[in-house]
Amino acid sequence: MSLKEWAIDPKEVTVTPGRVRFVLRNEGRRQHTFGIIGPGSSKDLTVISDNVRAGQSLNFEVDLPGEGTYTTICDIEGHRERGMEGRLIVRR
Ligand SMILES: [Cu+2]
Repeated sequence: MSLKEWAIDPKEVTVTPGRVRFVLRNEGRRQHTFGIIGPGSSKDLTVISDNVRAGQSLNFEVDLPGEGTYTTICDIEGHRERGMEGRLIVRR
């Protein structure tokens, strides 16, 4: 996943349920995070990566047991509103 001002790329990702490893790459100039919340409007799952510094990469592993559509965000103040938001679809 590429993180930068102001996007999470790709904006939409589909994975199968279970343990998923994301490789986060900060291709921007500020610190960013990668978070997953959902599914849907619930916040049953809320996981946020550590901060990723500009030019750095981070492996981020998450258990995604349930199918559904989750929201991906950068949780640094103001970043989501500026466009750092996407969708994660979990299905078999
Ligand atoms: Cu950010």
